[in-house]
Amino acid sequence: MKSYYMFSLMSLVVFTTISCGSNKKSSEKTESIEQQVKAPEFDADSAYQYVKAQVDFGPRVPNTSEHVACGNYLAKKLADFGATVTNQYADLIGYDGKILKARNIIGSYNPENKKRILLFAHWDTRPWADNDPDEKNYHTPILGANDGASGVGALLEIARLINQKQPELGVDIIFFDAEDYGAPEFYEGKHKEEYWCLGTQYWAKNPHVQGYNARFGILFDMVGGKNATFYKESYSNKYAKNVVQKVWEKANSLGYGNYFIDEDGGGVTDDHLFVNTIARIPSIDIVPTDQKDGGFGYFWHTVNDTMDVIDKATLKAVGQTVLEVIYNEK
Ligand code: AHN
Ligand code: ZN
Repeated sequence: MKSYYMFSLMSLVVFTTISCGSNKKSSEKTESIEQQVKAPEFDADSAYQYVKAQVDFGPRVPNTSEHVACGNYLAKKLADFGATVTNQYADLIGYDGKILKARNIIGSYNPENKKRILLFAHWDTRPWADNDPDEKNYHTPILGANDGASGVGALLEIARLINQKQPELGVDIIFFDAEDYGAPEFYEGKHKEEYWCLGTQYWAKNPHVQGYNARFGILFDMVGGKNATFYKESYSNKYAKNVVQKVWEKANSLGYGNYFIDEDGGGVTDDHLFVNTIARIPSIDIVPTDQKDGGFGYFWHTVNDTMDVIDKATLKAVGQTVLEVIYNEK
């Protein structure tokens, strides 16, 4: 029995060597498999609670007391989780000329390390349910369980875990404000795409650290929907193809291939676009561009974007995948 086992192991070694063409290559390959670091376990129950805590404030629309209260909660959570917190306050101008009292909330880990990874999501919510099937709801602010809270909730869970065990690189987690103030569908005046992602554009022009740079960035946008499918978003492919590759391959190897689909998903004007074009940090967007129910989900920019649409399994797939990626950066 023992000798048979030895023999088959030997033949396996020989076979591997031949199939790889050279001895050197095969040992390199083995090495890279062995060197994969096991990341901490993403706790989807914990992430779910962080999503719910935000939704419990009500809509987080700039210039409201709910927005202020939730911003304070988020900054406190990052501080509790050991991050160095920077608040970036700015008056930003909306498509309608309104001044938005905005706050970008930044949590930094290992700030002295020059090698960094940037993780981000928007924390504000849309003032209008302008995609609602019922016109009467067009002017109702949305709860944004998926559109807003899900990405931030997943990132708070990642912050909790980083505080327990630091990855090799420094990490910055940014909650951007005023992402979802792009002109509503019912607006008939002139407007531009640049009215989306106002907080991100501000930060990209005024980074919290002079000369800030990161190896890459990952945007979490609407990462909690049931049966979400994350296609490879076009701007991500254009500016950070290797990062897309890395993340989708990792997801596949972890068994999350049903969420991360190896197909083009079209372009989305989203926070990562301005991190790419203004801050020049290669960044990708994990965003569900083709759910069976169309686009970003049937509940997108409707009054139905509530905790009912959040599925812990989706939060887990995204959170675990990104953790495995960042803990394996050297
Ligand atoms: C556009 O619809 C142009 N961009 C979507 C960005 C977004 C809104 N993400 C969440 N809400
Ligand atoms: Zn939105």
